[in-house]
Amino acid sequence: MFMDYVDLKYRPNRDEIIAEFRMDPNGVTFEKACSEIAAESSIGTWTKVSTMNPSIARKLKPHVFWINNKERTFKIAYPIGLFEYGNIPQLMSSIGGNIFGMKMLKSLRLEDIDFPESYIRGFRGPEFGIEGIRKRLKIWGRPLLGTIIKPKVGLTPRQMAKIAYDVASGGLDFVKDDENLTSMKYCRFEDRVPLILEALDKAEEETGRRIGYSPNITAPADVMEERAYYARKHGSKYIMVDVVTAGWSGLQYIRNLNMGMIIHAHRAGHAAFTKSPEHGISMLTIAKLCRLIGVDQIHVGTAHVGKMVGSIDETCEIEDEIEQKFITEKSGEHVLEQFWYKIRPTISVASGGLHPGGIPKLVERMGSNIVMQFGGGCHGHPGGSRKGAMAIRQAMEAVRDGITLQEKAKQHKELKQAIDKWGVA
Ligand code: CAP
Ligand code: MG
Repeated sequence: MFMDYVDLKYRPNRDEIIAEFRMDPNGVTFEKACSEIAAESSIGTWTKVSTMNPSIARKLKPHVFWINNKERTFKIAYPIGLFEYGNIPQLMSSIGGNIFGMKMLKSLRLEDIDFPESYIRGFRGPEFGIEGIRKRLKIWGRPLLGTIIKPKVGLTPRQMAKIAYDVASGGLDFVKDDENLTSMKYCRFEDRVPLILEALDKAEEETGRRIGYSPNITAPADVMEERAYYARKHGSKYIMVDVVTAGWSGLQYIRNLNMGMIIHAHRAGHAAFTKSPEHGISMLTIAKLCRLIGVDQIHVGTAHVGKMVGSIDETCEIEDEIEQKFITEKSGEHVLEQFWYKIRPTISVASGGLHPGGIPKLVERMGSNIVMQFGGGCHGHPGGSRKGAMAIRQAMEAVRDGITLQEKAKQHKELKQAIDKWGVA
């Protein structure tokens, strides 16, 4: 006789973690599969064990308290005692672990996690958050505009520094490395970082603007630490981490160094978990975990404007949730509340296939409190990287002034060339 974890009358208490899943069972009823998932992700196993005692069950048994048969979704309330504070790997070994491999499931997707305030307190959250980033760059009321230097890899540090200077003097707010550039023999981290920072200092002096650089420190954790200190020593205010490939532990390690540097989270590899609507882990979940740990900015998609996956609804929901202080969600009669007061908001980064012609649509869908990044859409400009940066700023000005890009392009050659090449989204 298996322990039944389904209790639709159960009302979660304020101290439980609520996980929402989508699921397709394989040869068992939906309810039975829900119950087995609750068991495997907490205190149970496939059979009754003599070592289980009533006190464990009383304290730690989770409850499947909500099922939507039509959508094939359900929610589990997990007692907080199942989890170690401040340990995301442990959380994911529980509710994002064995359950994905169970034979009785055709598919399973972790859609969302709601955290009680007591759990949230175990984390630092972003060191800067949206306000802190804007203060550092001294930019308010418009999206922050950045570039990823292209080609992704292959350039020398000197070549990269020249491009960084060009885009900075062309009007962009920050420059970053690409996700697969770390420290290769033609472009050592130690050589690249000082040269790019120097080039940006020069651009700052000339333009009077602040310009950031996010070097990609992704590597084994000990090497990431060395690189973060090295970048800080040379004056960098940012670091970039590929959060999925570096892993939860790597990211927590870096954040907990509390270095006084803005952490840019690239999500390379996320789609191995997020792309299937039936199986895996949603981007919303990944983004919320990243906020909890404390990234200041994270790639969330482009609301269907650019080249990567991510619908308008999905992108905007993630943006909303990682910015908010307080989230209320209704499950039937039950109201779930998440308090993020102690955790600063994370800014959403839209990137991937963007060019000046996409800016109005992006602002229409995601608003102005975002970071926009342009790789190909800057360096692919017919006049080169500097003109590409100018075209991006011109498109942004058109949005600010409420005129069309075509109108603006009549007076601005760089924007005209960009929309002649890529069009307007
Ligand atoms: C953008 C980018 C980013 C993607 C990743 C790239 O370059 O640097 O890695 O944005 O996608 O290499 O593709 P382009 P996401 O502007 O040239 O496309 O932001 O969805 O994680
Ligand atoms: Mg990239």
